[in-house]
Amino acid sequence: MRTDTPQPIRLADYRPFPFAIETTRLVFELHPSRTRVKAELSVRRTSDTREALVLNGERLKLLSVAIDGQALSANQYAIDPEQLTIHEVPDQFVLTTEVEIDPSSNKALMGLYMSGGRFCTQCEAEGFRTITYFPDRPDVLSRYSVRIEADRKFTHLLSNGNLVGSGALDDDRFFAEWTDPFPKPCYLFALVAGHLDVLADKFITMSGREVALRVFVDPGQASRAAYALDSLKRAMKWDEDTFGREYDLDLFMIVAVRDFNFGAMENKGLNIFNSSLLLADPETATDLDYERIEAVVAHEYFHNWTGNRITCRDWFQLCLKEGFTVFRDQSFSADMRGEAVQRIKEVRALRARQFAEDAGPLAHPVRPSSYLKIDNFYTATIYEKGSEIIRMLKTILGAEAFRKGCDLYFQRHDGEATTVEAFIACFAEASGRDLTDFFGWYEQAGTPAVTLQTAYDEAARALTLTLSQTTAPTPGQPTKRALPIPVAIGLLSTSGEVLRDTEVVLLDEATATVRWENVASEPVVSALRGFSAPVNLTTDARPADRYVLFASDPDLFNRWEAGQTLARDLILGRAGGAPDEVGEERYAEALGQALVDDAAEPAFKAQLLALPSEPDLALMSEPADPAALHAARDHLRARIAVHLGDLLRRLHGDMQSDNEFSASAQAAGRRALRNACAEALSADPHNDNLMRIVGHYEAARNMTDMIGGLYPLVAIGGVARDKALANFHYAWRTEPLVLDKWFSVQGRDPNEDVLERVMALTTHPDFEPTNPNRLRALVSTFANFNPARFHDPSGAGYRFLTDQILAVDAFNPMTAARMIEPLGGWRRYRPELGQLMREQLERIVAHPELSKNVLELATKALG
Ligand code: B3K
Ligand code: ZN
Repeated sequence: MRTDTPQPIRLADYRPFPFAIETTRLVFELHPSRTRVKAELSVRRTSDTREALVLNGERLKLLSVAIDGQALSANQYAIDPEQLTIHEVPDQFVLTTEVEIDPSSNKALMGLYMSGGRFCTQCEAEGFRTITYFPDRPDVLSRYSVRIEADRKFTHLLSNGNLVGSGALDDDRFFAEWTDPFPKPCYLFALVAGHLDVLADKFITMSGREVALRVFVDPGQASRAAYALDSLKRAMKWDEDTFGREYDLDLFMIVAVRDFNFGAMENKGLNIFNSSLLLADPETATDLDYERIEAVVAHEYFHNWTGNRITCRDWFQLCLKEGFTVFRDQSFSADMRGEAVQRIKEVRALRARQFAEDAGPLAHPVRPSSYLKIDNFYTATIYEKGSEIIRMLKTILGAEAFRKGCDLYFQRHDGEATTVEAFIACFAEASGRDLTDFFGWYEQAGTPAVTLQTAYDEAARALTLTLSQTTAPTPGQPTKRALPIPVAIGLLSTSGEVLRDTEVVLLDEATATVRWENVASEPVVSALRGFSAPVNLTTDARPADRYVLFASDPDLFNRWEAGQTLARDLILGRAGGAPDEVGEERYAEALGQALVDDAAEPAFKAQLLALPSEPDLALMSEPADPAALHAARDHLRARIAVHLGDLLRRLHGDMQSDNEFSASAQAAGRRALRNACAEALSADPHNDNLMRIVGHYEAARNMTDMIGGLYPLVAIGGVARDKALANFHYAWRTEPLVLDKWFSVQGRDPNEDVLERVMALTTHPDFEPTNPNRLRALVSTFANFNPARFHDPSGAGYRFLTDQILAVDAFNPMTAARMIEPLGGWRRYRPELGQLMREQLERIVAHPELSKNVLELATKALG
């Protein structure tokens, strides 16, 4: 057990920093284990108090400290493991510090570290303090100039802004000088030094300026960066067209690194990416990889305005940049790939991750009010629910007023570190609306439960809709208030014709009643179209109504949703001991009808074929019994595979393409449908189907098809699985990103022996726990996406995850903390499972020398 009790940071305690750091000059003498960092800060007191200068700094070896060139004596300052305090300072001065750091032993991957022999940085949120002494907080903006000195074996020395000089040094070393004209917080600082190949291009901005674009990758990998570069150019253009945002520097760089704690980072002018989200070619990347690359490249680029030019006053405002930027990248993806399918994917992810978070002990508001480690708040709530809030704002205000509000925000707060209040105030002012109640979405945790009841008065031809909302208590928030919830509703006739187009009803009280006149016949209600609010909706719709929506709703999101709801009820019914065989047949029949609809796109049909996931189903049943849910879901899968066997085989054949690979959404949609058919057929693995899937795998000429064949073979198990896995490993043993997929497919293996196999894989020579991609591919995939096996009644799955968390915490606390989530929902499971999960959380908390990151989440998870 840790003996100290770390103190939480609170929003209510915010105070501006009492000094401005006008310029920051950094000189790096790079060396793997002994890098020297000299910092010259021009400091000016901005408050009228005489307080001391307190700078953050961790794991730094201080070599010297001077004010205006005068070295300080030991009694003029104090150092502890987290801070440097200089007791008395003038009102204006230059502070010079020199420190030594050891990038090669930095396996936490925060600050300056080494990946594949190159130097790189990650500073958000609080990594800069492990590079030099500095006020490591987002509201201290400074102009940076950086000199990097390094061994000549590196081809590139990169930092933010513009390259202003470079040259040889005496020995085998050289240098580069960079200046960034835009003041920025230190979390946006970046440095890369490595032997790199570059893919170059340019972009002409809306005002006619030329921007040089550079993507840096491992030697020999440049062709794999082409899709990322293409995505970047499309994102730049889209942001000009959609939000009027133009890029500001003359150079925009992206670097790919293999060891990275998360997806990517928006450092000013020098984005750093996890290579899994940058490198792609048809042979090694799946369509999902392409889709994510496009989205994340855009996301990081969009941060240049929403995050960099306008940043956060403090880390409680994280959603200010993340929620808005996710909304921007989701809107971009919808424009690139089609709105309905994009929305379905977003909502699937939102429910699986954010709704689960909101329903458990880790629930927190989109703008939290206290934390121990801000790293723990890069959550689905802040990102995804943060984006949903912006989407609702747009729905409520309308597109025009929303754009006006954005323009006002960009104009008013450019160059500032600001707050969510200031952001919302722009929309209130631009639209003339009072958004006081709307702000509740930022402050209140939990997913509202909305119910809709309808009554049709045939004589008056009027429909009464009664909507109500409640939100269950969440930790620290025992009572909840009503929030403004936009509910988009349309009406269909029982034969599927449109009776009334979509209208947005704003439910802003606990209960509201709306009466619609001139409704020609008793309608089928299509509510929460496009998932207009992040809520759980219950309606009084009958199954017959859902079949009408499943067949005919012009709102494709709700068409899909109707199918999901039908499937969900059948699975939950069977898992709860009330199977509905007739309903299952009817559902399979309706699904078959939907799959032969020529008007529907293959990508949409692939979504129809995917049943609700097991984690989703677990959220909908209390207490959750993962084994029963898995069996019931499998039963329905088998039912579909048998009932629709001919159709699925026909579609599987029709979707095959001999054309040259195209990464377009249309081509990807066809592959998605073909893979979904293979997956569906694997639920009825008679010889014909097995041979078809083996053929699918063996004939695959791209990674999408290959994984689309590999996973069903793994699920079928036995010789088919072993042969395919051995073949795949041999073929891809030198490609790290593909080997990640090999591990991940095995983490998802639904067969009973999977835990033994996963444990054995942790001793495989290719398993590298210090690499977050590899670790997550195996361990987190198993814990998050294989619930029936993770929740083994023996508790062995929980023990395995805990062993891994504790081992990883010793060198990478941020990544270890992110692995706790699957244990967090312990209260929602059968009591005997919940108890075993709890025991492992207690084991974590009792562990000596736990990081703050893991301590905070494990303690909260225990509740
Ligand atoms: N802003 C970074 C995330 C940093 C995470 C730090 N723990 C990437 C992004 O959201 O774009
Ligand atoms: Zn972001």
